[in-house]
Amino acid sequence: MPATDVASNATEIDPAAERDHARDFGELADRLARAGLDAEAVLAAVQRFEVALPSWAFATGGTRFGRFAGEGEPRTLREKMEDAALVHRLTGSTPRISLHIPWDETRDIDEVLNDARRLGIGFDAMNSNTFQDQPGQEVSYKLGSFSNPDAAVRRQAVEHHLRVIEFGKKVGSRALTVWLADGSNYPGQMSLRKSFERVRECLQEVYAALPDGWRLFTEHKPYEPAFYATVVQDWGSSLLLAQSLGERAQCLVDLGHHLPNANIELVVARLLGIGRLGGFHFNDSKYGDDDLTAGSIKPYVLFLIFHELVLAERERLPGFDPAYMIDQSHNLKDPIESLLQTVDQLQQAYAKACLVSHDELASYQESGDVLMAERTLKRAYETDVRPLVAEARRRRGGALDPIAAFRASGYRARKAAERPAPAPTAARTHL
Ligand code: RM4
Ligand code: MN
Ligand code: MN
Repeated sequence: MPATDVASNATEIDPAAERDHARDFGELADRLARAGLDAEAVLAAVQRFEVALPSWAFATGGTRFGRFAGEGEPRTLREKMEDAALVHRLTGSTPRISLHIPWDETRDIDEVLNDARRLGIGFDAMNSNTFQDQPGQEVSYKLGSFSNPDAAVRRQAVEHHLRVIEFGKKVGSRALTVWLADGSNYPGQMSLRKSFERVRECLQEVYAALPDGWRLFTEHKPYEPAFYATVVQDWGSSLLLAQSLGERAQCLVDLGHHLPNANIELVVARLLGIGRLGGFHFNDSKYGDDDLTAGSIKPYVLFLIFHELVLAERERLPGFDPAYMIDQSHNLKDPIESLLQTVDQLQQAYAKACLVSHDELASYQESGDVLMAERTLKRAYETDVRPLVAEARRRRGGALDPIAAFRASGYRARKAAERPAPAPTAARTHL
């Protein structure tokens, strides 16, 4: 399939929509100018914003109660990359895909690299998987991988990570994200202290194998699949690991990996303060690791997180270089549409955070004017930045309204014909 086939009509210009947009953007720019804000500066920042797409989010996800596959889902890495290229074409902000091994394992790396060149996409952080047993595997991860009391299992898990790094080197990745399902379901099942020590030792070996210029991200998660005590359950555990590994180990914050009501922006601020914020897995949740579309449940929290990031950027905090990635499971929505919606939500949250008047905020904080400090944040948050985000997309060659453009392109119907669904199997569900 030639690159131009990636929904060639997906970003066609609609003159009426263009005119309305120009008027909306002009009005917003005026309003911002009256408030002493420079729309062009915010636009430039939003245009620089990029987020990686998760290869595992292009097919419909499921729960342990079932999975309802959609039409035209990608069946191979090449097909996932085609979908990723389309999302990039429509948003202009998603030039990289994050791979999951072995889900994306392939014999022919040259083919992957050719596809990437043809489609114009690159590769972000590599993700390992020691939370499932693979066919032909020698020992089982049933009772953990890095934390397993059996040295043979730990060895196998370390070897897997070394292979993931090798794969990543070939595709030009620069980071490894380690999320471990390790933990226990019942008190007494495993030593709480020793299991953590074993994880640390295994990670040390993986860290020692990191190529130059790579980072290692540890991703915490409070529960599931371990329902009593997950080994890397919170940001504190993740930070302990990062600190004991070395400079290039940082913490990854998946927005769904917190107990209800956790103050995620505070977690972000703490990690920023200590130079260990590696990056994000964006999504949203109401209860747990729900993997919903970013900004769908708690958009204000998303804004407050971006506020911390914008502050860190302004203050040039040492080591500030967060990797932005999406991690979602699309159980009901068309995965491509949900990803388009996600990118838009992230850009909006970022744009709003760029509108915060930092000097005013700092002076209200200084003088203890609680209400005005809060109002300064709220004023930015309540600004309708949709025309600005659309303009940023337009300037990067994307669509004013990516979802409308996607629907008008007929891409999904074409893929449904090209990619007949495989016979139903006991489908993997997203964790
Ligand atoms: C986990 C975690 C990881 C992701 C897997 C599929 O809950 O979020 O980042 O790779 O799910
Ligand atoms: Mn994640
Ligand atoms: Mn998760």
